[in-house]
Amino acid sequence: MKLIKNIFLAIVALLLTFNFANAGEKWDMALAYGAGNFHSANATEFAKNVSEKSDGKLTIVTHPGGSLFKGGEIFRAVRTGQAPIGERFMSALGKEDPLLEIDSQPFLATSYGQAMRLYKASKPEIVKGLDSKGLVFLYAVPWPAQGLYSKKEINSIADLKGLKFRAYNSATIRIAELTGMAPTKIEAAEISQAFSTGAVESMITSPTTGKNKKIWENGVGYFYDIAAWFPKNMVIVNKEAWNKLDSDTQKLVMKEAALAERKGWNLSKKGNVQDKKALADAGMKVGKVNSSLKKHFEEVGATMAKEWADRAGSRGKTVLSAYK
Ligand code: PCA
Repeated sequence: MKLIKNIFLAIVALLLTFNFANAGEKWDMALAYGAGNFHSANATEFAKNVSEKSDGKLTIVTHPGGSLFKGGEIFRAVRTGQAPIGERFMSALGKEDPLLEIDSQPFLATSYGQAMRLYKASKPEIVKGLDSKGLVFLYAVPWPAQGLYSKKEINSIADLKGLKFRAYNSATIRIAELTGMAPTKIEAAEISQAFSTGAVESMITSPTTGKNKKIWENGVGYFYDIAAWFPKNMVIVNKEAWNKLDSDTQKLVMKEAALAERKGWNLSKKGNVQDKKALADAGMKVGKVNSSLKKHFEEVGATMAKEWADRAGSRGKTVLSAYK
């Protein structure tokens, strides 16, 4: 009799645990960049903090390195609810909303201070745009300043002509077109392969991405610090998944997101200095473009600013006047 009673109690206890475990939500978080990247590390800390503080109501499990969805798939995956949460490079989404590529317009914001002001000026419109697509915006963090990598030395406009260029969004494709380079869009995960096979020989990206990829091992010896823009990654949530959370948990997520954003901006600033040093320590030539090239890039930037303003229309105008 006692045995039966004990078995009965054990089953009840098991059922209770099972129920409790099922009471919370579990979110798989799609991250495009490798676990060692500062964006991924920051997101992982955010996920851990939310999971620990939510009393079992929400567990977030991160999947870095495109292991759940690749960079190019993450926006659609979150939008359709295949992934409840994910991080995506904003300016690759210009076709979804031109406001998302404002942070990749050359020379619009060339310091962290300006990048923050541009972020604040553009955030309300961006959040609204995402909301209309069934997405909740959590936070955004910039990559360090974008610079020009090349296998060979670049001293003149003529040196750019015909260079096989790795692009990561429409803005970098346009820069390549306007400077005579030959662009191919390639996600960060495929950078090393693209350089080692000779598919590309130049790109514009952060010192961080060059360092993470050990780009010097693929014959890339030059980094020109043009610091023309600070593009951001953003973390977004599917609205249906969001609505399943109670309001305390939603508040917790927003609070942790604000913290992650602050930490992420600081990590980015550190990387902007340290990672450039890492490129130089690895033997790369790290410097600036000469004045005629700088002028050329600035002219390209001016052309692109006009083109973007046309695409972004009145919403773009509102944001730009809030920024300036
Ligand atoms: N690294 C990412 C985006 C911007 C950056 O610095 C990349 O190269 O794809």
